[in-house]
Amino acid sequence: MITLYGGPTPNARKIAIALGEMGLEWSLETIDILAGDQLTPQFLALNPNNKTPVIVDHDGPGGSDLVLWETGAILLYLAEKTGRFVPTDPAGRAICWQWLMFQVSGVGPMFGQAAHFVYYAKDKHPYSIERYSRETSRLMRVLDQRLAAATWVAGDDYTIADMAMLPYVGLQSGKRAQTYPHVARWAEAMMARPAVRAGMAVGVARPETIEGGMQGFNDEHRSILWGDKQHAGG
Ligand SMILES: N[C@@H](CCC(=O)N[C@@H](CS)C(=O)NCC(=O)O)C(=O)O
Repeated sequence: MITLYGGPTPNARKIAIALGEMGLEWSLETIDILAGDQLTPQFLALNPNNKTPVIVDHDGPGGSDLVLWETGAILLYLAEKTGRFVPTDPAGRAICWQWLMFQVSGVGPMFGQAAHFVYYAKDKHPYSIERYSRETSRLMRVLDQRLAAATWVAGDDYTIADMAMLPYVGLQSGKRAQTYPHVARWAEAMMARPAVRAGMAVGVARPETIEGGMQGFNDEHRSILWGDKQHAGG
């Protein structure tokens, strides 16, 4: 049994997709990051970095609880635990890790910054908006070129690299299918999988988020995510 701590965010969705695809038994413990649940002592005891998702595998190595955060580490752990969704040959494996790292170190942070400056920041700072929007487009082009040459992100096989990518690029590919046709083809194939649809539907998006239409997003939320409440420790 695995407990997933998170909510309706791209990072938690990656893990919900993987848990479903791997047929693991799991349950969701909702962490509402707009309400500051990630800043409580209880959550910080699980992840001192105050980010979701976190998993607790109650049947971890040696039969004891394993607490794990960072989606790249979680996906690799689950793939090793089940022996699924990572190629077994050394070259295929390395290429899978490469695309997984491209997602967690490039796509995730850059898309996150673009969303911050375009939607959430109070002051609309043109340089930052342009910087992260252009970087987002560049990363989409890299992925589109990759998917012009390969069926799945890591090659011939569907892997954890695909699961990591979809929650971030799915929305972009839907809106910009003509610009990124290969990403659109791949996203459609992903969404045809029941475990992907279930993982993408995890939690209920709050109205204050981009997905919910940004209704009522305010300075209290900004303080929790980027301001005084987030940085109360100094
Ligand atoms: N590198 C981390 C990123 C996790 C992350 O940014 N999580 C966001 C939600 S998508 C979060 O929990 N933010 C809360 C906060 O920063 O206070 C991972 O891959 O797990």
